[in-house]
Amino acid sequence: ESGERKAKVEKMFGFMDAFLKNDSFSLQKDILDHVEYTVARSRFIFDDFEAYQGLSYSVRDRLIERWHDTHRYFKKKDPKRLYFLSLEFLMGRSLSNSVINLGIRDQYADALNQLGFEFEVVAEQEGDAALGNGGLARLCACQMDSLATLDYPAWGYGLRYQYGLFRQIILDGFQLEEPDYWLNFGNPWEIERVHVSYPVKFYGTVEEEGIQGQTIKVWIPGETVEAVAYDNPIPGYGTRNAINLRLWAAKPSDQYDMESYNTGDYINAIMDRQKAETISNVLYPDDRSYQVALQINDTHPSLAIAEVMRVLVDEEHLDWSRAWDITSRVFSFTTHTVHVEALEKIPVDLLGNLLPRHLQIIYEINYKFMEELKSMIGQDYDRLSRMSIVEEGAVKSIRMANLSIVCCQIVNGVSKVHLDLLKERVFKDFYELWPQKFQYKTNGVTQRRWVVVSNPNLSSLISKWLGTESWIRNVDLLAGLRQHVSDPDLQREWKMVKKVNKARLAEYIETLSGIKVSLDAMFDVQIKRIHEYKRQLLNILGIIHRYDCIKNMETSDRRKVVPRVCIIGGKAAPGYDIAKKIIKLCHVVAEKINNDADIGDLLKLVFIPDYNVSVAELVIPGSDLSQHLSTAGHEASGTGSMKFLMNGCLLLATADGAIVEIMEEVGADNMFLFGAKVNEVPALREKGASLKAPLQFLRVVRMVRDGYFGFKDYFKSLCDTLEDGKDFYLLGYDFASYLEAQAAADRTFVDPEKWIHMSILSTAGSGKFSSDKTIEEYAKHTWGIEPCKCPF
Ligand code: Z15
Repeated sequence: ESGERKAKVEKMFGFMDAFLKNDSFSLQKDILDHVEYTVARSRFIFDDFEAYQGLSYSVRDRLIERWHDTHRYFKKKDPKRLYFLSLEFLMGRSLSNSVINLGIRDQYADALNQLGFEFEVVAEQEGDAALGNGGLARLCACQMDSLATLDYPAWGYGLRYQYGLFRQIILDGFQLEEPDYWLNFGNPWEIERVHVSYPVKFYGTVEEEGIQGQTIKVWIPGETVEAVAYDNPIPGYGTRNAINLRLWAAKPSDQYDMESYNTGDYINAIMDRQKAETISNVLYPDDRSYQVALQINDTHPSLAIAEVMRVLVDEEHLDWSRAWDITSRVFSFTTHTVHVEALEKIPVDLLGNLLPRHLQIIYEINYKFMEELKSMIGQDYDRLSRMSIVEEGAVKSIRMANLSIVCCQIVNGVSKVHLDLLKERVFKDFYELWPQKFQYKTNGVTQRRWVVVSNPNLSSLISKWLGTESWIRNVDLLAGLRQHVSDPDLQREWKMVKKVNKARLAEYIETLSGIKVSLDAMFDVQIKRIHEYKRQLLNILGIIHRYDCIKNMETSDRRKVVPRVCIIGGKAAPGYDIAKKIIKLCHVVAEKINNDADIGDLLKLVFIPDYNVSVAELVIPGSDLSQHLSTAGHEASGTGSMKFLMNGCLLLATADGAIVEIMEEVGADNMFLFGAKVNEVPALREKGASLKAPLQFLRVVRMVRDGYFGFKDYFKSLCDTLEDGKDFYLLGYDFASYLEAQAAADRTFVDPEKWIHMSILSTAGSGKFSSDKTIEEYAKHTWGIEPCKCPF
C-alpha cells in the first residue's frame, strides 16, 4: 500500500526537487497560511508575535523536509552513528540560526518585508530554550551545530524540561528566581512523537529464576514511567543535512498503578500519575553542584553504562564478558571539571532502592575491576580503595566517574591544562594505570551562532576582506585576516562595526536601567554563571578601587582617566548564598557610582539581569574587553572567552583552562594576562595567613566591610571569605597583578590603532576554538565516525 502511495505521490509531485519553494511569493504564502491555519489568526490582521509563529512554522516545514531526507539517507548508507547523551542542551533561540543555516535568511527577510514586518523585530519575539545551566550545556548546543554542519550521522539525546533554567529577576538588587514557562506560548521547533515512547522502570526487586539449568536475574520493577520523544531538527550550514535532537518527556504510563484504579481509589490514582511527570518537570538549576543528586553533572552517562549492561545481560541474555566487551567499546566519557568535590556520587541506599538491578551490576563491575587491579598492583589497599567504584565511609556511595573511567576506553578532558590536572590530581591513580585512556579535546564554539547570527556586520566585513564566505564552514580561513591587519581601510571598517554594535548594546542598557552610557567609553564585560572561583568579586573590588582612585584624584588628572562602562551579568544558583551576595554587592556599588555626579561618564557599572544565550548574542559583539578571572586551576576550559575572541574583543584573563591555548594562538602580547599560574596555586595556598594581601586590597575590602555601600551586616560573611588565610580563591594575592593588567588595558585603549590591531588579530587567531575543530577531533580519535552527506 505504501509502495502504491509512493508511486502516486511521485507521479504528482516528482517534477519538483522539493515540495517547498523559497521564492518570495511562496514564502509569503507559507507564512500567511500558517498564520491562518496553524496559529488561527486572520491573515489580514496579525501582530509581531503571530508573524514570528507563522514564520517559524514555515521554517519548520523546511527543516522537516531536510530532516526526512537526511534520515532516509542515513538509513540507506547505514554508517556508524553517534548518540550524544547530555542532560542539558542550552539551545537559545532557533529562528535566525535556522534560516541562516538553511541559507534562506535574506529571502525570508524580504518576504516579511513585503508583508509589512521586519525580520529582526519578528526574531526578537522568540524566547530562549534554556534547557541547561551554563558552559557544559551551551557546549552541547554548539557541538550539535557542528555535527550537523560537518555531516556526521549523529543524534543528540536529552530531556525536555517543562521549565528551563529559572528567570532571574532583580528586586532591590537581590536576585529572585521565577519559573521559566518556556512552553506556554507553544514551541514551533519541536515535533511531538506520540508513538515513540518507551517504558522506564524504577524501584522493585531483583529475583532469581532458573531457566534451563541456569539462574538468571529478573528485575520486577515497582513503577513504570513512559518516556515520550520530542524531536528538534538541527540544520547544518551549507549542507542539506539536518540531524535530530531527541528530547524525552516523562509521562505517566498506562500501567501506572492499575491496582489503585481497581480498588476504587480513582482520584488518588489520577493524582499519583502526575508524579511521573515530575521527572522532566524542571531543570536542576545548580551549575556544578557539590551536592549529591542523581540527575545532574557530567558523569550522567555512567548510569547508561549499567543500563546497557542490563539490557545485554538480562534481556538479550549475552554472557557477562561479551556484554562488557560491547559496553566498554561504545561508551566514551568527557569530564568537565577539575573539582574532586564536584564528581558525582550516588548513595548506595538511594540507588539500591530506585534501581536495584543497576546497583547489582555496578557491584559486579567493581568486583571484577578490583580483582584485575589486585593482580596488577598487588595488595596496596589505600590505592585499591581510592580507585574502587564503591566508596566506603559514612555514606556508602557509587563514584560515577570511576565507573566511567573503568568502562570507557577513552576519557576526555576539555583543555590542555584540564588534562594535566586530571593526570596529576583528579584521576592520578587511573592515569598511572591506563595512561593511554586519557586525552583532551579543546572545547570550541560555533562561529555560525556566535559570529554569523549574532554579529552580521562583522560577518560581512570578514567575508569582504577574505573574499569569501567559506570561513563559515572552514574556520581556518580566519587566519587570512592577519595579512590585512595594518590596512587602514580594514581598521576603519572594523572600528565602525564595533561602534554600531556598541550603540545597540548601549540602547539595550538604557531600556533596561535608564542609564545612558558613552560610546567612547571602554565596554568592559564579565558575563557567566556567578561562582566564587570565577571571581566576579575580584572584578567588583577592582571597580571599587577605580572609583576610589578617581574620587581621590586632582581634577586635572581626571582627564587622563579612560572612561569605562563595566558590565556584569550572570545567574547564581538559588541556594548559593555567597554568589547571591556578590550580585547584591554589584548593585549597591553600581548605585553609588552611577549616581555620583562627580564621576559622570568616567565610570559606570551595569548589571544585566537574566543573562542567557540571547543576551550573550547582544552583549558579546558590543564589548571591547572581556574578563575571565578564574583562579588558575579551576576553570576546566571556559568557552565564553572563545565567543569574545571570535568577535574581536580583547581578553583580560588568568592563565587558566582554554586561555592557555588561546595565548598560544593569538600571542600573550595580544591579551592582558595576570595572576598566579596553575602550578603556583597549591604552594600559595599552603602559605595560609602568612600570605598577606596588599594594602589597596585591604582598603577596598574595608570599604565594603565598614558599610560604605550600605548593607554592612549582609556583606560580612562575604568579606570574611577574603581574610588572610581564608582567601581560598586568592583574590588578595592576585589583586595587584589584576590592577596592572587593567592599567595595561587602559593604556592600550587610548591608542585606538593598537587596540584595533589586537582586536583583528584576536578574530584571526580564533580558528582553533571553533566547535567544528573539536568535533572533527572527537570523530577521528574518540568516536570513529565518518561524514555522511545527504545529496542536495
Ligand atoms: C559546567 O557548565 C561545567 C562543568 C561542570 O562540571 C558542570 Cl556540572 C557544568 C563547565 C566548566 O565549568 C567549563 O570550564 C567548561 O568550559 C564547560 O563545562 C564545557 O566543557
